[in-house]
Amino acid sequence: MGVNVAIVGATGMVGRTFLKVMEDRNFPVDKLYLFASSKSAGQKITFRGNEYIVEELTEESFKRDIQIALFSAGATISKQFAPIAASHGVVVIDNSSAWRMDENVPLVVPEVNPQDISWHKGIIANPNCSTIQMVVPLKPLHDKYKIKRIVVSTYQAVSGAGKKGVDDLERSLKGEPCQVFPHPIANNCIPHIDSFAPNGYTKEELKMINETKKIMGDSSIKVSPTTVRVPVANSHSESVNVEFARPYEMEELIEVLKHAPGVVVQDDPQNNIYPLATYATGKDEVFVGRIRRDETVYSGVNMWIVADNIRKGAATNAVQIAELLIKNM
Ligand code: 2RA
Repeated sequence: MGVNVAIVGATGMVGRTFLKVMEDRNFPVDKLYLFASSKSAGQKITFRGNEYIVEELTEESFKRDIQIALFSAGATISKQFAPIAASHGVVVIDNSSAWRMDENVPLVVPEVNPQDISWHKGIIANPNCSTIQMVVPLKPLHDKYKIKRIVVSTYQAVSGAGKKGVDDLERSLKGEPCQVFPHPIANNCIPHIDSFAPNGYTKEELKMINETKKIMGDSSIKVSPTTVRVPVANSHSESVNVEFARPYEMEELIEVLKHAPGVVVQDDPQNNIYPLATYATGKDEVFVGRIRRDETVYSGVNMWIVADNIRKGAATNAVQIAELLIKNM
């Protein structure tokens, strides 16, 4: 038995990847409805060999037999339409930033806090991509050694800015001006993702601080981020330094990571083995390597974390949440 699913933002990069991930994971879909803006309405999209026509999203769209709606159409659309969908009994899994810090909305990474799904009131938020891939390997380390502080620098792919970001990299490599990035992305690392807040941090950095605390269920964890856009097509990389309250043995820490759900350890530097964006692309796991003791603090570790930001950082995480919902139906 399947469920009736709607995709909002079906023609976008994440919207299309929702469908690809559902195909890959044999997600049980009964009826499928595809919604987008009036500009994209009428487009045809194939799912499991059948062709579907994209419809314009309106306030009437959810008056159908829809059980789960996966939204990836930006915060403004989510703010307007997610409550309408929820009022019709649809459970919305929303990939935008609109509801993430709302205290009535669970913010879920299935490997980290699946229990939070139980208190949803019709909307479940999917975290930001850079946060998701960091908390998947850090949660089991937090459980064992208690994280005091995280210092993270991100190396974020242009696909994080959607198709427009990917197009900008291609344009920039040809010497043409960028349309979404504030500087040429070719040959540059741009330390600016989303807009700047008054305290000098970008909103992308604030997401990493606030979302980490909410997902991990521990507001005492300090997070000090710098988020950077790099000329990589897909998959975000992160340099992560973690300080623990309790001591650890390296062998045991690596064993914890090897057994962590959704984590693949790739750590054999003598043979040039460590996580790479090109390898992570198209996969659902989070890859961790360059694991080494931080010798400047009482108990600390450095690591390099890479994941496909469109799959695990967005579509896969949302589909995993939908899988949990189905299990509990
Ligand atoms: C980015 N984190 O990479 C954003 C996408 N959600 O721009």
